[in-house]
Amino acid sequence: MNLQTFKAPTMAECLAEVKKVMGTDAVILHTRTYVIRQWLGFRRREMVEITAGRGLNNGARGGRRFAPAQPKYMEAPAQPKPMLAPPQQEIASANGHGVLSSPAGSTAIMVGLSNDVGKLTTMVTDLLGRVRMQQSPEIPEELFDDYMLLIENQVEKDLAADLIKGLHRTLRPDHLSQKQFVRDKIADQLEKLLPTSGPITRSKAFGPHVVALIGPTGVGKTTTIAKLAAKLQLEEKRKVGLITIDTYRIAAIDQLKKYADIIRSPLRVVGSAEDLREAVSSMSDCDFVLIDTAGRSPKDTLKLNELKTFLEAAGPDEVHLVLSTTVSRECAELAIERFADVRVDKLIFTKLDEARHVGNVLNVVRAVKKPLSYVTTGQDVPADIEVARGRRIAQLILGSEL
Ligand SMILES: Nc1nc2c(ncn2[C@@H]2O[C@H](COP(=O)(O)OP(=O)(O)OP(=O)(O)O)[C@@H](O)[C@H]2O)c(=O)[nH]1
Ligand SMILES: [Mg+2]
Repeated sequence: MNLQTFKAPTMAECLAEVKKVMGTDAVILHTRTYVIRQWLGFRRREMVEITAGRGLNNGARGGRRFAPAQPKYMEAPAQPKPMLAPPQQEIASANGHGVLSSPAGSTAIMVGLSNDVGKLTTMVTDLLGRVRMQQSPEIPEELFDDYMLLIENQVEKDLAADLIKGLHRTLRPDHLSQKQFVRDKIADQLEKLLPTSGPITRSKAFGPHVVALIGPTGVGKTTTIAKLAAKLQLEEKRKVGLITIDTYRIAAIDQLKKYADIIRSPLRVVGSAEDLREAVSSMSDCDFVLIDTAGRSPKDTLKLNELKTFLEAAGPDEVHLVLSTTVSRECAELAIERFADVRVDKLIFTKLDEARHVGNVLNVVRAVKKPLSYVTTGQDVPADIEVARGRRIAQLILGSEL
């Protein structure tokens, strides 16, 4: 076996040299491009290197023969499939060398093309980064990736920019390059922006602590009530009464009744503000009364006003606005605006398990200026609920898995 390495400024020249020295039986074993520096390192020049051999069995080493094998573009060794593979004839004519129309020549060119595509991808990514940097010139370069991570996770631009700039001012220069250190500091900052209320607790000596859950349709209010009731009743051994004012749908009543039966809690279904007041006082022996409400479209002013009247009659100790983590920022904003007129003391975020980005939680908490009480993480009752913790949400915003 006779192995030789050839070097030339272009693939075509290199292949021509291979053919001249080793003939058409030569098998190409390896190609690569590399950069050499000239003029004391000031000038860069690209070179192509081909290792070819003679006296090998065709195909035995995975190499490519000049002739007479059939073209097999897909056989290029372990390289990504080139996106811009030109037809073989075009390559040959463009380079003006017969050698390039041979299968091995094509393969080598494909390898070269793959390398070029790889380089192009890197260049485009680099370019995109630069464009983004130009669009946000105020963001320090060392922390630009961290800024982008926040943006990609839906944190509002202004907030992300303020946070990153603030951090840049306070961090020592040698810390800026320590990725984990920087991420921990960002998590610290996010945590400070995520106030939490802790779990529902009963502060009074007499009478039940009354909690109502309100929010748009289908966000998980009833499921969350069931989780809370089960936790309080089964784990904390507190007596829990349940009330629903969702009389519009039989299925909704059945849904809560099923949970009430399992945990052996009394359930009242009420249809008017007066009934609600009476139902709450009939549960005076309970430690907690949880009120489930029908989902309301934030656009339905009439129903929102009705909800307000109900809640005023019940006089709950706390009202939690339930929002799904999966909804768009616009939907969340509309819900916040409209439900704030009803009454909001705390926020619950559901469906964290389904959310692609969690930054919206931060935006909403800041807009509403109310603390987070719970987050829910799945459909299982009662397992999939957690008392909200700022650090945990911060880490989720920074891309941690649930
Ligand atoms: N993946 C996931 N699904 C949830 C979660 N919480 C609730 N769900 C599901 O969301 C759907 C709606 O839940 P409900 O509790 O009926 O929602 P609701 O807000 O009471 O709905 P309406 O009363 O119709 O307004 C159900 O299929 C629940 O199982 C959660 O944390 N994660
Ligand atoms: Mg419901």
